[in-house]
Amino acid sequence: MTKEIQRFGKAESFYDTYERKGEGSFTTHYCPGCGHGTIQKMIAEAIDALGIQDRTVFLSPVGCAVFAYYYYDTGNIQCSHGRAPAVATGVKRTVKDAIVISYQGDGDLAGIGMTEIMHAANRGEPITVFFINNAIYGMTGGQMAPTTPLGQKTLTTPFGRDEKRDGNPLGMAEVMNALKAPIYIERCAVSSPKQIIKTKKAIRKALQAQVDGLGFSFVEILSPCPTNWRMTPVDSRAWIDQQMVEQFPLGTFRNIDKEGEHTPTSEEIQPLDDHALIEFLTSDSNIPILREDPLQQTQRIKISGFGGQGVLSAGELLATCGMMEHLEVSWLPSYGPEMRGGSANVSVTLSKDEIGSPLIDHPNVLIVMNGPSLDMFEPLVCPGGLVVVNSSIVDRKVERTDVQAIYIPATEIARDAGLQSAANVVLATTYLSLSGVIPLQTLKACIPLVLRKREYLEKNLKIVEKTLDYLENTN
Ligand SMILES: Cc1ncc(C[n+]2csc(CCOP(=O)(O)OP(=O)(O)O)c2C)c(N)n1
Ligand code: SF4
Repeated sequence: MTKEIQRFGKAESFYDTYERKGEGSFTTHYCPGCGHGTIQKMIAEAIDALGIQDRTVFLSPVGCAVFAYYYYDTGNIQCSHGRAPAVATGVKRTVKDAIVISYQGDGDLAGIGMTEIMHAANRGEPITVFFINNAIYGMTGGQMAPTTPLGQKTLTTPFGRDEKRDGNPLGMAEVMNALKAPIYIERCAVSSPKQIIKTKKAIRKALQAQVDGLGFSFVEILSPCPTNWRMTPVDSRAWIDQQMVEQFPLGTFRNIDKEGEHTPTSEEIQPLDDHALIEFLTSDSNIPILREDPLQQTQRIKISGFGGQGVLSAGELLATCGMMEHLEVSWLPSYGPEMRGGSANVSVTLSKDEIGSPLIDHPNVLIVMNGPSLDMFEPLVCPGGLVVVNSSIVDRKVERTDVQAIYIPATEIARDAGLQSAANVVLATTYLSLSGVIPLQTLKACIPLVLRKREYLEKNLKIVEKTLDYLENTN
């Protein structure tokens, strides 16, 4: 739902007063005639009009716009020079409903932050980037920027930018247009009322694209810096139309309104019946299995042992099972410099909800394959958590009384089934069997996907059965 905005007066997405060092609380810090103020006002009005103030996270750059967080009554993050697209990626992937705005100058985006913008655009992160091209490093006193036109005098090019020495001005809209993923790319200017109206539409369109979940959008705005151009505000606007536009032609470079592909919703995916499951097990197909209500509580699992014990692949097995069950999953390995003998652990999260961070400080499931792992992680398990211990190797009991401990001679069971190195499969089976978060059919289906050695497939499947027999007979 969109909201009508008042023609005069401050946008609701702006604070009523700008409390910066207690002075000038009704004015911004921008120089008279600076384009930043005009552009930021239009962004605030677009936020109001789209009714997204509560969802918006505004990323301020380093540069003259650094203080934008004093103006926007939205979520705000001030990013290191050039890094806003990386921050935007993190915010957007964590809070999918957020409307993330990366607002960057030319030094910030096309200079130091070139890597971040390229990769975020290439990945098609569904964020909105406003690129304020004033052809100069404004905040630091007017050095040449990547976008400075040839011949332009700056602090660092006192005789004008020279093609041979300084290279050519970088057309960022053109660079973005060379990538496949972006869905909206426009270059506009705030040089005249006519251009300002076009810019206003482009800003609105780029934000609408994010609201509609279409993909990465990029609006380059040619903007005056009268102070460092050493011009009056009026002359600087004329200079954009007469000089800059020649170098940076205005227009729409790309405008993809609709998503090209149809992604099936979870309602459209049919669960597999037993017959289909058998087919799945014996074919190369990777049709996902959808179950109702697969687990009640997010599983924060830490698996730890020596390098070479299969710690990471046990984690991969659980994560793959989670994916098959259409859960949100994360898998984060951590290991010492040695491949074998050193310690290794992996954090796996299985959840019905989106996962904010793959780090797990306090697991509610701990699977330990050796003694040092129990010493290290036992104190960190959440009260009420589950600790699965490889009792073939760990020679002590769990000391905590507020957790559930299960002891299973994993190495022995694996060895008796002819594959001693598969203690990790015993432990994964034990955990899944006791917790019930993933059906054991899914575990069996995932074994060939993760533990890819064909000659061990039968042994691994036998180990699952042996583990289940053991659990049934000892409990
Ligand atoms: C990592 C890092 N490098 C350099 C700087 C110094 N610095 C501050 S602002 C700026 C240039 C900003 O220019 P631009 O991005 O074009 O924005 P404008 O000020 O023109 O709006 C630089 C180089 C910094 N703060 N941090
Ligand atoms: S130095 Fe230039 S970019 Fe910075 S506030 Fe002043 S006019 Fe704007």
